[in-house]
Amino acid sequence: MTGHTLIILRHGESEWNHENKFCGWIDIPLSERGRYEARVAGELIKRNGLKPDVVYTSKLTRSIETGNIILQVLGRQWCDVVRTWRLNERHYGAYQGVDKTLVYKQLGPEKYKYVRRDFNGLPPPVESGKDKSIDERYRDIDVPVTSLPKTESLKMVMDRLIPYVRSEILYRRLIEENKTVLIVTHGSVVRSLIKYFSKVADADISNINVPTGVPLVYELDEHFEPTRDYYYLDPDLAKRGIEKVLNEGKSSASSSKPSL
Ligand code: DG2
Repeated sequence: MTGHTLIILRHGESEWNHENKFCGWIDIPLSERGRYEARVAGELIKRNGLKPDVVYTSKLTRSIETGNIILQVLGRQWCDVVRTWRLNERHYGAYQGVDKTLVYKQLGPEKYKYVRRDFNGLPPPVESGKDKSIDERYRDIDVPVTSLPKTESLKMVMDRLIPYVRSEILYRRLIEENKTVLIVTHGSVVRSLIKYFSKVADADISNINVPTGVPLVYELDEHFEPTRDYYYLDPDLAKRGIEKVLNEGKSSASSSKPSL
C-alpha cells in the first residue's frame, strides 16, 4: 500500500441505536452487539495488515469504547489516543433522545429524510440551558462552552470538523509524522469525511449512509487526494449495515449478529 493511510469508522451499535432513538451528543454506551461489532472491526483491521499508530475519537463513550476494543484486539493499546469534541456526532437538537419512528410519523418521509440526511437539514434546537449533553468534559476545549452547538446540519458539522482534520490529522500526523491514523467517530462525521475526501456534491450526500462498526480505508497522496475511492474492509457487512441505517424510523427492527 502506498501513500498515507486513513482508517475511518463509525462506532459499534450504541444502546440508543439499538432502541431506535436519536443520540447526537447524548453520551450513550455501546450495546452488547456494539461491543461485538467493535471486536469484528478490530479483527478486520488486523486481518488486512493495517497498523494504526495514533487513534482519534470523539468525546463520547460509544466512540471511546469502540477505539479501546479495537486497540485491544490489535494488541496496540500503547498507541497515542486523542479525544476531541470536533469528532462528536452531529448535535441532533431537540430530537436527541426521541424515537426515530415518532419523528418519522410527525414529519412524513420526505421531511424526515431532509432533516436526517440533507446537507442543510437542521433539527429544531434544544432549548437554551436545557442541554443535558453538555457537561464537564467540554470545560477545557478550544472554544467557549457557550458556543457549542444546540443543533447542527451536516454543513455545520463540516465547518467545525474539516479545518481540524486538515491541520491536526492530515498535515501533522500523515505528512509530518508519516503515521497511519485510525478515526473512530459517528455516522454524520463519517459522512462529512466521505463528502470532503471523495468530493461528494451537496445534493448527493443525502444518499450516503454509514453502517456501525465497519472500517473504511482512504489511501491518500501528499495532497490528500485519494489514490482510489474509499473501500470498506468488509463490503458485504457494510452493505447490510447501510440497509439497516437507511430503514431506521420506518421500522424498529434490529438484525442478527455480523459474522466474520
Ligand atoms: C446517530 C445517527 O449517530 O443517527 O445521533 O442518533 O453515529 O452516534 O450513532 P451515531 C444518532 P442518524 O443520523 O443515522 O439517524
